[in-house]
Amino acid sequence: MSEITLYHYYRSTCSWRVRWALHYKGIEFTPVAVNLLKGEQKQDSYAQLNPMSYVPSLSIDGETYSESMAILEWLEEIHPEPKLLPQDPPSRMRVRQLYQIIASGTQPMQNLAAQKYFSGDKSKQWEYARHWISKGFNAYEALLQQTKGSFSFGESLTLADICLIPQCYNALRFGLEIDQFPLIFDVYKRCLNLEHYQKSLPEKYQ
Ligand SMILES: N[C@@H](CCC(=O)N[C@@H](CS)C(=O)NCC(=O)O)C(=O)O
Repeated sequence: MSEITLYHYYRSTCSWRVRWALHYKGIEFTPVAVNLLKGEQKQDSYAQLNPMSYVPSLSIDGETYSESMAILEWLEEIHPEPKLLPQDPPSRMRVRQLYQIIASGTQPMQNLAAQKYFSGDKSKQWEYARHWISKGFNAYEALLQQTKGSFSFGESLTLADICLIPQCYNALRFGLEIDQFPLIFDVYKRCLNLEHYQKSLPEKYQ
């Protein structure tokens, strides 16, 4: 069994994706906190692990990797059960389309560094975050009309949900009501009671 260390911040949605997938797949890991509010992600010792100075990073037997979606795809390859991607290529592509709306099209626009670069005023930062999350959620909600079952894609949890639900947490934190996206809200409510989701919650790692 590999030694796995997750460098993360409790409230980081990208870190949360990886925490949730690790719990879902029953993989043991050692969490190491990187405090974003204290700027620990920018310290040299951490920047050597993650050249973007972001969390998460994952060390596997001493080799460190970053980019949460690369980590999640690796996890799916190495630990395919329980699955987080469907089996047939068109379905896998649809799940990847959904997760990229969050991982590439939404989260980077409302990241701490982007908010701070946009404005020093917290209320403006949050307005900016709400704008980009609304844009991403409108697109995700439209796709859910074709793909949703109990979860974002059909009846099983996938990487799409693993990205969506932490983003819902940020939406609420920045004052965006998510019940205006009824299909997203339905998936969100369903995930709240899942045991592996509960184990990955920010407050469990604070
Ligand atoms: N594409 C990266 C994004 C990572 C990222 O933006 N992490 C945020 C937390 S969710 C971060 O470390 N922010 C620190 C900062 O903005 O200085 C990934 O998916 O891992």
